[in-house]
Amino acid sequence: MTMKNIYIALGANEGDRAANIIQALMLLEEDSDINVCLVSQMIETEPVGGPKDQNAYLNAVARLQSSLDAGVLLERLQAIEARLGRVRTEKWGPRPIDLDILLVEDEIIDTPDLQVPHPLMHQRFFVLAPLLEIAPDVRHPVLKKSVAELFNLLVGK
Ligand code: A4P
Ligand code: MG
Repeated sequence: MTMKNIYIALGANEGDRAANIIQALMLLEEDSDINVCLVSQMIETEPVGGPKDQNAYLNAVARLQSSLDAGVLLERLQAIEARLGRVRTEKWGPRPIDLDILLVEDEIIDTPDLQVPHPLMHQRFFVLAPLLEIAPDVRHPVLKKSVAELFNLLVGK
């Protein structure tokens, strides 16, 4: 079983946002099939999309190691979202925790339930800024650019 390096994004904009992110990381670490290797700082960001008058988000990213199939990993993430009280209502609506898979090594997955790399990651400051902190040299397997290059393109440097 090969261990894969996986990057996930964590976002929270309801309840005790920092506690929700920490709790999600603890639940990931409790899963014997998943190791949490490295976590970025949390940054506060304005909501992108979704209904008006949402709270600001706290966002972070983490590097995991796991040999799980990406589809199974998504199910584990969704179970943690549910445990932390996430009820899916409107798209991009407020949530105590949102866990998205950004990268799974250099796998490219395009199914109705799962797209990896996450199709919007390179357009989102709230993803690339924390990713720049922990993984500047990791390469996007479709765009063939490093995280640092994607960040510089996004912010116009
Ligand atoms: N799905 C497909 N690919 C993936 C993936 N790589 N990782 C599917 C996770 N899920 C993936 O997601 C809907 C479906 O996406 C899932 O059932 C899964 O099969 P969801 O989490 O139920 O709904 P959502 O989060 O409302 O929609 P979506 O499209 O995931 O939205 P995003 O892209 O997660 O955006 N603004 C700030 N500042 N910070 C944020 O964190 N987050 C969002 C949500 C919007 N605005 C934000 C933030
Ligand atoms: Mg999501």
